[in-house]
Amino acid sequence: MIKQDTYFTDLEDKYGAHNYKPLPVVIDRGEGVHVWDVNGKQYYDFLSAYSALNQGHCHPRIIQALKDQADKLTLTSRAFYNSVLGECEKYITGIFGYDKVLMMNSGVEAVETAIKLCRKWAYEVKKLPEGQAKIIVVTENFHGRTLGVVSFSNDPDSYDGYGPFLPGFELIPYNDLSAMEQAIKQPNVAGVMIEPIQGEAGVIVPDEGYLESISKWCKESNVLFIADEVQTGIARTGKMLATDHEDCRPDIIVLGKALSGGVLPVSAVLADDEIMLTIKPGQHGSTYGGNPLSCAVAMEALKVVEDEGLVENARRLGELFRERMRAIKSPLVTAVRGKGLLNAIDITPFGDGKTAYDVCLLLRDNGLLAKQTHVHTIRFAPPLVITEEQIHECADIIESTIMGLQ
Ligand code: IF1
Repeated sequence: MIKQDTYFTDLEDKYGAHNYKPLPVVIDRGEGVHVWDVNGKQYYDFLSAYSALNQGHCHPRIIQALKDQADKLTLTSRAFYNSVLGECEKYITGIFGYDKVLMMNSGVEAVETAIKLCRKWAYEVKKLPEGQAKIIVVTENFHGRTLGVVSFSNDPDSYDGYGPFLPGFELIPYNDLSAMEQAIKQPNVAGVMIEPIQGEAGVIVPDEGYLESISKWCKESNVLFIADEVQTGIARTGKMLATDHEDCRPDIIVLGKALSGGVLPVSAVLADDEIMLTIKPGQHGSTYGGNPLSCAVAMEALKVVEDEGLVENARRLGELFRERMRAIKSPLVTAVRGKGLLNAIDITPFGDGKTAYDVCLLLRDNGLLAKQTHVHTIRFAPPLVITEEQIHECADIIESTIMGLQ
């Protein structure tokens, strides 16, 4: 790190909260699959801001949509109608096949909205006793950082010191069919909420049939299946939604991150009328939710996914990438997992107690930015606009970095 870098890191250290420990690199510019640091060094971005940049950094069409709308109208609040929201709602519901959408801002806001919808539906439609609605969630979940959501986390880093917590959630093991079947059959169950692939837990892909079974059991017990697709959605796993990999149609879909192509915070909750219309005027909302600027950006971000064939690109290049990772002849790589371009490898400790973080530092030196999760796992999630040639170049960087470890 030269002096210039420490200037920027010192500023963040002195004037910013210490709620992150970033990898030591100071990014100054992004374009497509690349970012450049303040010294002009180029990197491949293999995190994509946790899958928010599926369309690549500063996609020209999305930036142009931002500029055009920004010059015209950015915000009205929902106290009035505006000339963009309805078009966006029609477009999004048409793509994903649901009656209605509720536009919010951050992913966790959309998760909280889904929880409120599930509870409201449970009391008004399923007629559960008031205040008794239970939502089944799974261990190692990550759905965001609000108090309501961390109330059902089992990661102490997420919840420790933030009590008291929101009741009404039951934690069961992820990818455990019998636990899920039994949990859904209990009295007063309103919904099940899961990530179709657990991102933060380390790209944990459930067994084939897990999603389909949840969907079937939820229908049999009149329980809502809520899929948090904030990270796995928008083409990331080689389908438009990760739940599309199986024969299942969740009752509520939560979207965020790449819904705006990494340009500004946009999130959304999709559901059919029986669920969505349980929230009446004045019972939920947000200042920026559904603002014209974010709607214009979201529509263009989704059009880019369609026009540039990002679903198929993620599917095809994801298979290629996992083949390359599995071909690395190193005992340090103990697992390779993922779907589409959401992948991860496990690295066993090496040298004098070095871990995945140390590999990420070396990858940075070799021109590729990635992030470790839970000590031993490195998540690899490049923008979906990456080419086959670039996938091989990045796999070469990863392979040579790992083969050089001692
Ligand atoms: C951080 C993790 C990823 C998410 C899923 C909802 C949200 C997220 C499946 C909330 C957000 C982000 C949050 C960010 C880092 C990143 C993350 F490491 F925290 F867990 F991706 F895995 N559902 N994930 O992944 O969306 O409110 O952030 O827009 O908090 O450090 P948000």
